[in-house]
Amino acid sequence: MPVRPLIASATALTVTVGVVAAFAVSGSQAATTKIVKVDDFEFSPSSVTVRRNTTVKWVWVGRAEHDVESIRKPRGARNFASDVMSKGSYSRKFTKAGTYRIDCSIHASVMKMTVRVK
Ligand SMILES: [Cu+2]
Repeated sequence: MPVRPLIASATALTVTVGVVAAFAVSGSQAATTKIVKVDDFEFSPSSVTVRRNTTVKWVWVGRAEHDVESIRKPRGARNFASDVMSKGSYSRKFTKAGTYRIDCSIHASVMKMTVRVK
């Protein structure tokens, strides 16, 4: 009875599944957070495309006060807004696909950006 080859292939399968699972986890972690700088007076980058369930983290790097607010969103998504601040960060997880328009309410004429969620 070829018992030994069966065990060997089962072991190989287990190792393969383990490697694939580890790769999938590290791959999703790498794509989990996208950083956007909040500068004087622009968001950088001003357009990002992310997968669903990605967190976008805005990091204040300028000296002036700014905020981050959604001004347009896909149907069914919630509006959001950070506090007005001059340092720190604000994070938002995007669970609904679609296009979000975002601005700084203080400098709305120049500080705008787009988040596209696939
Ligand atoms: Cu601003």
